[in-house]
Amino acid sequence: HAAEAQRTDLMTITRHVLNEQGRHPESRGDFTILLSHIVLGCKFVASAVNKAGLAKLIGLAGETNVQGEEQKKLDVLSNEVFVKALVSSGRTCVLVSEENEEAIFVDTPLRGKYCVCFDPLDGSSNIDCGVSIGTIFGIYMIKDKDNVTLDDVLQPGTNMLAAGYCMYGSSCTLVLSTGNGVNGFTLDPSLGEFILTHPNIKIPKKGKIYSVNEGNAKNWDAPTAKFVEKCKFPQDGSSPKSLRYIGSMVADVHRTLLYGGIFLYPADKKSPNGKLRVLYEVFPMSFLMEQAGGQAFTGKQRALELVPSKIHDRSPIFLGSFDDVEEIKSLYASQS
Ligand code: AHM
Ligand code: MG
Repeated sequence: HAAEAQRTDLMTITRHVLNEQGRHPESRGDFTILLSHIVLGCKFVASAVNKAGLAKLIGLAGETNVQGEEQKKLDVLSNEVFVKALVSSGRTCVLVSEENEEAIFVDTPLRGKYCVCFDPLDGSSNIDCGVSIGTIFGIYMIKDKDNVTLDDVLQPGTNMLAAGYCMYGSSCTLVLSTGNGVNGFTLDPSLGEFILTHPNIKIPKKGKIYSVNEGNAKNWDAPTAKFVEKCKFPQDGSSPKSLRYIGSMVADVHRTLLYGGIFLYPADKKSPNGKLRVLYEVFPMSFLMEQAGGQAFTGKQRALELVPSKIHDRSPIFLGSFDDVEEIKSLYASQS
């Protein structure tokens, strides 16, 4: 049999989420509407990122364009698009963005029941050289729509309803979990739709890759240093692991999810809480890892059980293949 020349039954992300909701009739499509606004933001950023290399032609950030308006930087622009898309969905009440110091509370007429924590364009050091960057998001539901406070987002990651990321790379891929496994969708630019290309992603139980910024090694604690040493000089007869580090969390985590292995952003003497932010980096990625059969650990506890006390809190993070994270867990356990 020849392979189908042309697919005619397309599983778009909207169709997929509607199917999943068949299991939860009480959600009445609100989540689908919220997601379609997130997807709009991702498509906008994908298109802007694709054009970014032409910035010299169409005007650099900080310069004025032909209309005399100032060009906005890509991360600022992306944030504005996401905030406006989320507010106008009529389904959100609190937004936490990496780009905004304060949480955004949505006013009554547009207020809905979802809280969204997001990093609109992560991997800032990779923007100007055209390397993969991404959007990360985590979604909670509030208890009481008439009484919304910051506590509605300062919750453990175990309370998250859904999480995902969109990677702007050689193709544009959106990876999503609504708590029922992990699925990957690729943007078909000719349709403008995300199509299911990676159903039910499971991370390999053990991997052959480690991913960390080794430039920080002189400030690492003993368990992290020991772990990386073992990746390079295994004592059990196994082959050394390969090192891959892009410096964009979305791209490094995406590779880890598909190929297996471990991604680390540990604590160090200069940054005792690591670098990555709990609400919109650590939690969504940890949620996806667990949903794919992997683990996420902070050096002290299961990452999703953290309770942030401020919206921009940071945490060390070790996430990826089950067995690889198990190893770092035992190194931390034997230290204390
Ligand atoms: P950003 O929010 O300024 O883009 O920083 C987050 C990024 C992550 O995408 C990535 O994992 C990490 O910073 C890389 O940090 P470093 O350059 O210290 O290795
Ligand atoms: Mg970031």
